[in-house]
Amino acid sequence: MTRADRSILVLHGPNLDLLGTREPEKYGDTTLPDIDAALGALADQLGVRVSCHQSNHEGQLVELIHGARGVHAGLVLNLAAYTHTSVAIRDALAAVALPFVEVHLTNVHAREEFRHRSMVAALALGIVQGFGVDSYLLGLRGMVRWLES
Ligand code: CA2
Repeated sequence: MTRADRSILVLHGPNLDLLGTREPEKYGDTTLPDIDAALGALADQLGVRVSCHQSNHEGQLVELIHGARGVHAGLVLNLAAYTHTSVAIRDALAAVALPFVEVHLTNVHAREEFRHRSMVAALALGIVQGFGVDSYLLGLRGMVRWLES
């Protein structure tokens, strides 16, 4: 088993760096560093490593996905608004062909219609949404369970 076999890349998309500082009624009061710390603690319990990154730039997210090949076994992704718009990110995920879980803090189907479409959902192993920070933790558990099965 290589190091990559137990390494998961977590990507947070645009504006998620504002978590806990704006619109707490919608997105909660947990900050992004808090989420990354919770993911790190769960990863320790599950015997995996997580590498967490946030970017407001579509191209940078594409580069991070390209770089995951051979380095990480899978991905947990909250692509935020790019979920609904980015053919470039969808193509990057198809190109690297790594398993990933799509996560959202909110239930996007209970929100505006433009959030109902995900460009990446059809490529995902699974989707977790609507559970706030727990969406990430459940997504990581699902990813690890799938890798071990
Ligand atoms: O529910 C989610 O996790 C979303 O991915 C969040 C995105 C939204 O565009 C998706 O439709 C659903 C928005 C992230 C914006 O995050 C903010 C955090 C604090 C304050 C303002 C925005």
